[in-house]
Amino acid sequence: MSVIQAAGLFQGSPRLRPVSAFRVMGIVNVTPDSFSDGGLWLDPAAAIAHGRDLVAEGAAILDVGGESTRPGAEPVDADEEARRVLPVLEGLRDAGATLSIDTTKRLVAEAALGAGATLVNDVSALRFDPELAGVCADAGCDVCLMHMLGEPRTMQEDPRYDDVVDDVRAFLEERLAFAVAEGIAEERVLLDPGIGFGKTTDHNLELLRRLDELTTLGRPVVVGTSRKSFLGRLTGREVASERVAGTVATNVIALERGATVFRVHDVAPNVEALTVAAATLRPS
Ligand code: HH2
Repeated sequence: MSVIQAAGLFQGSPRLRPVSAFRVMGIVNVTPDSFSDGGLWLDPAAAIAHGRDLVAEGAAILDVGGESTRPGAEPVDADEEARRVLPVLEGLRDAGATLSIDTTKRLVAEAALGAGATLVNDVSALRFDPELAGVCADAGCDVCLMHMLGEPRTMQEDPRYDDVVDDVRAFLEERLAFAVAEGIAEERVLLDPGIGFGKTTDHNLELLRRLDELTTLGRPVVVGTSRKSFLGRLTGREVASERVAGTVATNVIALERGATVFRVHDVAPNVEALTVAAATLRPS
């Protein structure tokens, strides 16, 4: 079953929220500078072992990325990004999970699709490299379109919205229409509000609180709160790897509001919490 099929199983009546199916997407950052685990998995063998551990913990998807998107991160050229992620994808082909490539670049996505990826996770929603859309259309792969205000370098400089949920919803609707116009099948698209990407703490919390307004776009909703700094601002946890409880809290709320894919660093506690939450919420 593809990610989309699983995530879409319980769509339909807005009264029956899709709480019965969820997928956890484990993060494999092959970067020196990711905000919470930069440098830990730069060695391909370490990244592959980490990915396999995440699958053993219950990850249904592995999201492999070779460029950090944190504010102020150094941009990476396509050759270097591909050099980082390709051996890791090859090494995880038989790991038993859907492989996702976290990139905004056509060249990286093309190579990753050849190395076993079947999902392209683009934090720019096909804005930074419009040719990426054609690559995804030709490959027939799944595509995750994420909202970001502007670009990573400047996105956290005083972000403003008329109404953050309405604005993010309109953006995702427009990017979904763009993807479909470029030949990507609508059934292949997942949507993500981009928690932390050009948002204050209040923006993030409002998006989570009103997440059900995004599920009305008819596509599976992905949520990525894992270890993000707004959790630290709320709890006083300055060390990102200590924000697991905050991450779990947001994911349980997001499940109840209709999200079906959860992008996390700490797979085991999130799978456990979501399993109990889904069993509790599931309509009998
Ligand atoms: N967040 C990050 C990266 N990619 N993709 C989606 N779809 N949604 C997200 O919320 C999201 C994402 C940032 O987290 P991380 O990969 O841990 O950090 P970095 O970008 O510094 O590598």
